[in-house]
Amino acid sequence: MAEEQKGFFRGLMGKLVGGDAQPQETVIPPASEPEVRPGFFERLKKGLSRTQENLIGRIDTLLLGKKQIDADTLEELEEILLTADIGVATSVELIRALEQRLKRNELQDGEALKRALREDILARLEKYAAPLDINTSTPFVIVVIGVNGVGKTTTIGKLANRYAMSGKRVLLAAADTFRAAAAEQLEIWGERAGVDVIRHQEGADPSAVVFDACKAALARQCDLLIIDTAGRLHTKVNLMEEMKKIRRVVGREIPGAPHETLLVLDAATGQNAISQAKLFKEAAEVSGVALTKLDGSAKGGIVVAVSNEFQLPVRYIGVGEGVDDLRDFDPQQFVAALFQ
Ligand SMILES: Nc1nc2c(ncn2[C@@H]2O[C@H](COP(=O)(O)OP(=O)(O)OP(=O)(O)O)[C@@H](O)[C@H]2O)c(=O)[nH]1
Ligand SMILES: [Mg+2]
Repeated sequence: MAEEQKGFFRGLMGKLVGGDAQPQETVIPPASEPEVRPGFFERLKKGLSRTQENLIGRIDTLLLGKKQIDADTLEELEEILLTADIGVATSVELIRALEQRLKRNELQDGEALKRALREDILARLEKYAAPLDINTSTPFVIVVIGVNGVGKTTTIGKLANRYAMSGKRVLLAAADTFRAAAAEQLEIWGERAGVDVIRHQEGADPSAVVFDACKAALARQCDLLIIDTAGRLHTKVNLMEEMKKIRRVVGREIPGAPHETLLVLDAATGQNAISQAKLFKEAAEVSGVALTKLDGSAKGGIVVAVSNEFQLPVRYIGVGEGVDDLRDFDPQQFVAALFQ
């Protein structure tokens, strides 16, 4: 996407997440044209290019001209991992593993070190990775949560489109009743995907929206119900209580639901995303994560940190604003794109 367009959407986001009182204009990015766009792996690589530079680029510089790998090299590597948002706990863990390899004389040169690091990162990502299977229940209910502006509604729009295209009967619920333009934004995505949206007036009780949406999903024999929630309320405590209430209502109307509580995190926010994961995991029984805005972020290491520190599966990654810029998270592909 052109730089000026990005600026435009960022400005737009500012408007959408800004003051709540004024009526807000709702615009979403135009539909992308898959046939003229490069393949997903190419886009993933492009999207991860800043992280690649920040992490692998700096490792390459560190290793340049190094005759042998020693404890000092690993110490410097630890610095790099830390600043690439892999997180303290995971960085320490990775370095410990490399120290063991060093003791066993497995790190002969820089290439061996990079190979080992790649293996160790992949092993950690694979340990928790699990694509979301929505065929395990009907309707399958996803509650999407996360702070304002991280990309919840966009992610829902992309998911709705994807599952509707694959023949699923999808319903959306606009349970973000706090912000003026929230339901309209979801409706635009719904229209684009050919999917209905259950909504109430602004300021309505989110649980009432959820109640209606559950009833409708059952009556219409939907395969998938996705619930959009507010990213911001008057206080953080309110927000967490609201999430719990929504989950309770869903569970009462559809036994076993929600089947997924999907936490959306903005990869560009680095350590903030970690704090949010901690907060939401404690309060809302998060079962999976979608990491958005990996494109253009140098902080893609956050994927490793979130998965490893919170033992949470990263279900989806977002690498752009377009409708087809969301994919299942594939650790092999991710690591390949990063280390290439
Ligand atoms: N570059 C990029 N932008 C994204 C991605 N996902 C979402 N966005 C943009 O992020 C901005 C905010 O997205 P929303 O979906 O409105 O975020 P939200 O979490 O619903 O925000 P609230 O409703 O205010 O809580 C929009 O401009 C999106 O286009 C992504 O993967 N890459
Ligand atoms: Mg939203």
